[in-house]
Amino acid sequence: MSDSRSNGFSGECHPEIFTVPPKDAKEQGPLSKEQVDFFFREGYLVIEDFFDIENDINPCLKAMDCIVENCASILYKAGKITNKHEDKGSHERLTYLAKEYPDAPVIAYKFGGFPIEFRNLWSNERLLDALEQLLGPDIQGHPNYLFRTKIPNNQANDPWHQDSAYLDMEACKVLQITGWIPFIDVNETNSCMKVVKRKKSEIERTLGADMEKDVVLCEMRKGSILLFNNMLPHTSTNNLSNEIRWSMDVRWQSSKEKLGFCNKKPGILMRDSQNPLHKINWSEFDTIKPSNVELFGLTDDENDFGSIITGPYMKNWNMTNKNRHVLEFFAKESRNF
Ligand SMILES: O=C(O)CCC(=O)C(=O)O
Ligand SMILES: [Fe+2]
Repeated sequence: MSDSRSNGFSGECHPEIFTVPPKDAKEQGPLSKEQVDFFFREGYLVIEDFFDIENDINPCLKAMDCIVENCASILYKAGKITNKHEDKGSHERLTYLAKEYPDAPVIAYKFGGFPIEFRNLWSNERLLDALEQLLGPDIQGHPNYLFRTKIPNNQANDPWHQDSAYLDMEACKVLQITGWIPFIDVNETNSCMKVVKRKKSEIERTLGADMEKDVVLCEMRKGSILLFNNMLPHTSTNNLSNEIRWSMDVRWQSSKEKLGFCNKKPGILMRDSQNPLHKINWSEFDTIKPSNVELFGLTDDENDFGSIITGPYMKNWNMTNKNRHVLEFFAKESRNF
């Protein structure tokens, strides 16, 4: 490992958390032993055709349609657009809205909430059974959850990152698993995920990962899921297709461990070893500010069309680019002093 002490460098290393299944992990479940071994060896796992398209995925697509409809109404009412593009199909309507109002995807996200259809997928029983094989019997959903509407030819792309980079340092000592679920078939052209296999933490410079050999393109069919740990570097390809790349990413971890979320929002208990009949308390989840406010600094005020994203985790980043988000972050920081 390099001895450079960049921002966010903890100087600690806990490989066993990410490479060895917890002692209480269930042996039997939807995942084969090979899949469990693969996850702990490589840091990720693609499970093709895991979900039922009709019952699990299509309801989420309908929910997305409602979110886009709501976004169009809000923008129209505020005079930001002149055409709601009601005649356009689901896979293109948001792109048309964004032609007139480029931040339409952020607005869709900001005012979209996290509808029950997405929550049902996040807490899908078979999926939680699989997660018990990786995390043990006590599982909470992490408050960092989102749906994404990646419109064609949008250069805004998450660069290579680890999901722990959005959280406190304490999250580096906890296995958190991201589930990335596409709502359409994804490939290199329409923005599938890319991961660096094997538990690398700072890609080429620090750990000497070979970006020719170690990068895995995760092309997946609708109905599949990619699981990866919070230390695994990942990004996605640009969307060069004509359609929106819809996806959702959610996270889980042991309910006995810290979330690393600046104590801002609790997790949501999904499995409880003391109570096998545990029912998820979504009403409690609804009473707390949504994660877009806490994590991204976006307000959910109907009159606020701000789309600049900042968060406390940015303190840990070495900024290499100056854009409106970075500039706002520095402005906020200087106001705090
Ligand atoms: O969907 C993307 O393009 C990036 C997703 C991602 O970074 C994540 O799910 O953690
Ligand atoms: Fe990520």
